[in-house]
Amino acid sequence: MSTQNGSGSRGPEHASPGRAGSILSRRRFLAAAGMGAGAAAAGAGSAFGGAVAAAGPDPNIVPVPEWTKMLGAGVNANPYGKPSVFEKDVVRREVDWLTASHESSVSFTPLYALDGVITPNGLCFVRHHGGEAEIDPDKYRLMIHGMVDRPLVFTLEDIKRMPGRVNRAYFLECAANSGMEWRGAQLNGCQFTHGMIHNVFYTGVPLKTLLDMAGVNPKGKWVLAEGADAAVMTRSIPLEKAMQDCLVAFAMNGEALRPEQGYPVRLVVPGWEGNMWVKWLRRLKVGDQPWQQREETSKYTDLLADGRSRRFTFVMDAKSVVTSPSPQAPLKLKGPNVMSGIAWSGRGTIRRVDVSLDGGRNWTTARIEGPAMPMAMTRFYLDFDWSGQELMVQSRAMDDSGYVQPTKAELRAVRGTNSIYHNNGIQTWLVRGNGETENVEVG
Ligand SMILES: Nc1nc2c(c(=O)[nH]1)N[C@H]1C(S)=C(S)[C@@H](COP(=O)(O)O)O[C@H]1N2
Ligand SMILES: [Mo]
Repeated sequence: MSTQNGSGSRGPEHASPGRAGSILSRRRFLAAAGMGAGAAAAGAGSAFGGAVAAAGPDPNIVPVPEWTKMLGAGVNANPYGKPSVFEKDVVRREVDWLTASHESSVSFTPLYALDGVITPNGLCFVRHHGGEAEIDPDKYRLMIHGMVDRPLVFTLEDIKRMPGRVNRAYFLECAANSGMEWRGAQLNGCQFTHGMIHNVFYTGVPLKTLLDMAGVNPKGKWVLAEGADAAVMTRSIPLEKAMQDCLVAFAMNGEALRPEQGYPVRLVVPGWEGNMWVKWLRRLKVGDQPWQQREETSKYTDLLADGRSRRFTFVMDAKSVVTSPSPQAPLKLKGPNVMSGIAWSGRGTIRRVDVSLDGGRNWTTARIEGPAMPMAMTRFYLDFDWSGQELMVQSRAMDDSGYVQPTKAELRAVRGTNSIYHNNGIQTWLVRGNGETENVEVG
C-alpha cells in the first residue's frame, strides 16, 4: 500500500450507516490507519500498530525469525497437501445433541473461517442418512429405466466419455439449514446456524444428455433418483427441472468427488434443496407422477400453523449471513475492519446485499466481490470503522428475480413456528464492546 494514496483532497466519500458505526472509503482508511501523507513518522497513531519511518524500516526492528535459520520440509512431505498446522481448528463440526447417531447426522461447514466463494473440498458439510457408501468405481453402475424407449446402464467410464461435459459452480444448502433457529436464537456460531451449505465447482454431464439417450416417453413427467447408500435416499424430481439444468457430476473443485459427497457420482439439482442432490447415484426412473417418498412427504416439508403443510418446496429462497464478525470470529481490534459474508439464491443471481450495524434500522449496500453466478454462493464485504460500540449486525440479500430476504418475524407471520425447514430469515449478531459476538434476535 503506497503512502501516496493518502494525499490529495478529502471528499465527502463516506456514507454514514447511522449511529452504530461508519463505513470506510479507501482514502479514509489510509488516514485512519496512519498511512496517509504526513502520518509517516514511526508510530504516528497507526491503527495497524506502528507505521515505520519514511526512510524505511530499521532492519533490527524485525529480527530474523527461527524459520529462516533452517531448511524447511521437502516438496513432497505431504503427497496430498494439508492446511497449515496453525489452521487445525478450521474443521467440520457436529452438534452432539442434534442427532442420535453419526451415520444419520450432519457435520457443519466452518463458514466463519472461510473466504471467497468456493468451499474447500475437505470442509464441505456432510449430511448422511445411512453412513457413507464406499463404492468401487470399476463396479459402479447407473441405471435409467421406467418410461423410456431404451433402458440403459452406464459405467463410470461411459459417463466420463459422454460429449457435452460442463463445469458449473452451485451452492448446495440443506433445507434444514438454520432450522434450529425457527423458535429463537439457539446456536452460537454461523458454522451451526448456517453451515449446512457448500459451494463448489462441479464437473459432469447434463442429466438431459443421459435422459435423451434413453428416450423419455412423452407421458414421462417425473424422475426418481435413488442413492446406493444404506439409506437408499430417494427423491422425485420434475422432468422439467431434470432437463433444464441438473447434472450427473463426478468431480468437485477439479478432483474426483469426495466419498462423503457421493463418490463416484452424485446428482446436482441447482438452487433446489440439498436433499434432492442424491449421492452415490444408482438409479434414475422416469414416471408420470411423483413417488411420494419419505423425504418429500413427512420430511423436508413445512408444517404450517394451521396444521396444513406446504407441498414440494424445492427452491431455496435468497438468504445471506455475515460470517465475520460472528460468534466464532469476534472483532479483535478497533479501527478499520472488514465485515465479510455470503449470500445465495436458488432463484437466480444475487444482485445486492445490504448490511445493517444497528439491528435493521439503517442499511448500507455492501460490496459484492468476486463472481456473482446464478445459484452460487456470492461474497460480500463492508469495510467499516469500529470504535468499540455495540453493534447489531445483519445482512439482507436480494436476487435478480426481485426477491428480498425476509426478517424472521415476517417469515413466522406466514409460516408459524412448527416448521424446521426453509428458514431464510435475516440473522442478527450482537457485537459487544469487547468484540465478543453472540447470536440474538431483534424483536
Ligand atoms: N444417497 C444419499 N444422498 C443424499 C443424502 C443421503 O443421506 N444419501 N443426504 C441428502 C441431504 S439431506 C443433503 S442436505 C445433501 C448433503 O450433501 P453433502 O453431504 O454433500 O453436503 O445430500 C443429499 N443426498
Ligand atoms: Mo438435507
